[in-house]
Amino acid sequence: MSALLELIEEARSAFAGAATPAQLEDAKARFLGKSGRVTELMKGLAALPVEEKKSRGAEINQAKQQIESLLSGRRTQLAEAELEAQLKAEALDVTLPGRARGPGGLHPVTRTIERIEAIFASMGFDVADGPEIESDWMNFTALNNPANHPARSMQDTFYVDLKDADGMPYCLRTHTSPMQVRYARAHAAQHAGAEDMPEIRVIAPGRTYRVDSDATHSPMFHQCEGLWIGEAVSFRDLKSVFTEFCKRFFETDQLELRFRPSYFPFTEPSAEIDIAFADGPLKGRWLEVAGSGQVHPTVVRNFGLDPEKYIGFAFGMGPDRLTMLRYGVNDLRQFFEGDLRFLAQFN
Ligand code: 2NL
Repeated sequence: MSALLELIEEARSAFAGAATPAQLEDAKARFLGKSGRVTELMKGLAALPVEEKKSRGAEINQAKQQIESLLSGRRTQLAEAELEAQLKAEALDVTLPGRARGPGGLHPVTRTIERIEAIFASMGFDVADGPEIESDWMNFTALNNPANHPARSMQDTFYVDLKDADGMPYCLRTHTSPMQVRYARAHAAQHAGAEDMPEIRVIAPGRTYRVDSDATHSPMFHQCEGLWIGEAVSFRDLKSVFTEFCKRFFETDQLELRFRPSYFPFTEPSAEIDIAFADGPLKGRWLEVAGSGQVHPTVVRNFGLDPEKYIGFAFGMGPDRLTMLRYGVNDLRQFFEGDLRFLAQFN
């Protein structure tokens, strides 16, 4: 084999042996570089006689072209291999399950409040919503709470560093009654001086706050109060409305209601409402579900209405407790811990 053919074969195997573009460039330098093998041969031409120069030069040139084409062939191969490897390394497995969030759902207590709203709305009650930070007057005084009542103490109520025009500190509302006071006062003002005022029929659901924390008490809890005021709204109406509510809320007619005499400063007479199921896991046990009563004349006056003309009832219940009863939950704190394993069961 001629020396040039051998050189071409050497270049072929050197290029084939280069595993990376950098190694290939090294190999290129050894053959085609400034002091590479081919270049050295070219330099050798100078020493040849003129007649040999031409033919020898043409042979070397041919060999050089072949080596260059081997080089570019190997370059293409390496570039393709590199692209292949990169694509493989960066490949996405589009069949892997994603990490998207699951569908959301309503909190069980929210579901209860929505049920309560729907049932009372069907009986003509409006739904009122308002501030959670209340004045002393709205939260206590308007509701006939005596000035020294323990509910007003620092031990029982959260206060904020803000005082009203009377110098009394604002508090986190301890019940949703102040919202009903707001609603009733706005209603009375709107119809002031009119011959007859439409009845007030409203419920006020929402967050309430008391200094209390154990398995059955949370410092933040929910309440839903109801109010029905007119010219002849009686305790009998309270009984029928609340009985209807309980049957629809618990989805059974198989329950009994008991109005047990009690005391609240804002109602007179007052009663606790107990229910007993005729069936199911709680069968036969009296369960306290609400407080209620005929609205105290002083409270009616604080609504801006004449207690000689307007009378009615109010009640207050705890959606947290109703949710526990309906779903059989035994620790109130689970509602407020945000554990999805618990919450996901309700959706
Ligand atoms: C309770 C107490 C009750 C009321 C709430 C009320 C509201 C107004 C006027 C008069 Cl605006 N009363 N609310 C009345 C009686 C009982 O419930 O904490 N129950 C769980």
